[in-house]
Amino acid sequence: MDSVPYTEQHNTLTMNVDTGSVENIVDLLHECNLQVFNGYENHEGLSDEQFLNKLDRLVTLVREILQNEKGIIVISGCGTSGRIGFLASTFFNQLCIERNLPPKYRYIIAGGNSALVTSVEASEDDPVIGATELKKISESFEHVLFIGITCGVSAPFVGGQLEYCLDNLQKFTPVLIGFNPVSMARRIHVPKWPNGRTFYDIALRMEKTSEAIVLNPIIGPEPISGSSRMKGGTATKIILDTIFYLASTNNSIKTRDVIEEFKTTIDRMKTERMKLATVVQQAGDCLLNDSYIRYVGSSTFGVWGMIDASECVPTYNSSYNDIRGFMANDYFKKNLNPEPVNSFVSPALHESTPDDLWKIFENLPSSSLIIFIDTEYDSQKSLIDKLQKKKHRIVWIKLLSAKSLEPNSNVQIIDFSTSITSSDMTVQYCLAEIVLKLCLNTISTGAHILKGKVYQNIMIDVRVSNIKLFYRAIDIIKLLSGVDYQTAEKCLIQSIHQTDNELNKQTIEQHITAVASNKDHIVPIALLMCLSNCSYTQATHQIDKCPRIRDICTNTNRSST
Ligand code: F1P
Repeated sequence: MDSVPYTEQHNTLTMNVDTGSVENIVDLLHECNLQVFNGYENHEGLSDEQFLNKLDRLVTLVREILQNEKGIIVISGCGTSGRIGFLASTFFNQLCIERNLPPKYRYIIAGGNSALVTSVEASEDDPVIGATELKKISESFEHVLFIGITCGVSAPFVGGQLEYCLDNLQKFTPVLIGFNPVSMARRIHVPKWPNGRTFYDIALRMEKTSEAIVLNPIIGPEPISGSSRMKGGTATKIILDTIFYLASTNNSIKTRDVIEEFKTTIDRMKTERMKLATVVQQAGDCLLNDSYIRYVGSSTFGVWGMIDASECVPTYNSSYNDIRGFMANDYFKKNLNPEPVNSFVSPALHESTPDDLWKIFENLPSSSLIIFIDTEYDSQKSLIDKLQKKKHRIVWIKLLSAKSLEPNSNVQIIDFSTSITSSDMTVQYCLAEIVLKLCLNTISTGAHILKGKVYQNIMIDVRVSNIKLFYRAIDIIKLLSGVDYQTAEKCLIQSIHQTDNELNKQTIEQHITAVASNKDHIVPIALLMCLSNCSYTQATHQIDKCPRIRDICTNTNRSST
């Protein structure tokens, strides 16, 4: 089957998201968030009866493992999927500990702990390392419920792990979470997978194995095509939270009711739409004027900030400095997987006290935007005062517990606290997290739209840092310039290697490795080469005249749209 996977298709709602007002951006992203529940076209989303039945089956399996001395639950994924797995595993382990139960959840993320806060995309192409890590983490256990997440039903790292489970069903129960039908699973061969196997082969095997579960509701295309951190990440979080919460409670609450709580809470976010739009505008101004955006938060709220920031690098080729998240407590220290002594530990994984933050923020470019996430106001007050003296903009996202601010503080407050209500504290916390995720996704996505990193609803400056993104880049170039596959690929490769010469002998892996040392606008340059029928060198000269990358598409006559 040749059709484009849902996760890579273009969402009809957001086709003009790049040309509307900032309020329009906020509203469209909000509507897309609700598609996760309401479905897309003829698909039913998370509220589908059959899907809810599958969730119930999984709740039973998780419950069994929680009661089994020799059992664990391993959650694994790449990029956003791995990060959301980390958050779910650490949060629900905490719940186990509070109830004097052994912590049963484990996480694996492609690229290791540093990938929790920085983009390490290439690791997702390795099925062998994926399987090796799963083997290692599950060695001393007899029963393993393995949950592999790959929104696009595509990541070989997860594929290798599922395959290992399928080969060892006496020990493993494999679960695949993704958002495409099995027929749309990725069929591209990666060199490290022996005998030409692809993710599709594994997904098919999963579907045919009665012990395995495939959880793949069709939530429809992303608001920004392919940006699976958005709806894919949201659906992943809701699925994991719902299953783990229900497995840990004796209440007779139904799966449908928990999903409904998420839906109504997300829907209520629209009460803050105008304030959110103001912050999106400020964030966009920051990116356009070379100022920076910073998130500060504690515990999982801090992690969400870091996750949102790190995803902008592969999605929009933003610089590491454009948006960064900081952790105000030692959450990582307490929750990270042990790694070999000499392995790289990202400095972002360290706690930042208000004094540390001041040292880092002291020299921020003027009019930067600092967003505090529901953290203790008293402890950050003097930092905020100093930042305000420097004329930076301060935003406070209020979710659950933050104390009210002093009335004269000049801090912009986005207050979701009245929308986040549940009779259960665990659910309430999960609701706060989803609201935060969507709020931050809206800010960073909106800011990049305003910066001109999106044309229609296409990420035109995607960073070609793994095989999936390499092929996505070719599709974008083909679509927007109307050239054939070979021309798009040729121009992309020349742009990656910064050359006017044709390179025929190198492999995709070599191209991706070269991307690591080329931070230029690889896709926009290749696109310009195709649109203007010019060389790499000529395109690089032309690109300097385009302050907003999307102007390439609108200024060039040959644009197919
Ligand atoms: C995994 C992922 C995304 C990231 C980028 C590259 O995707 O790392 O999280 O934003 O698109 O791929 P998936 O395996 O969950 O589809």
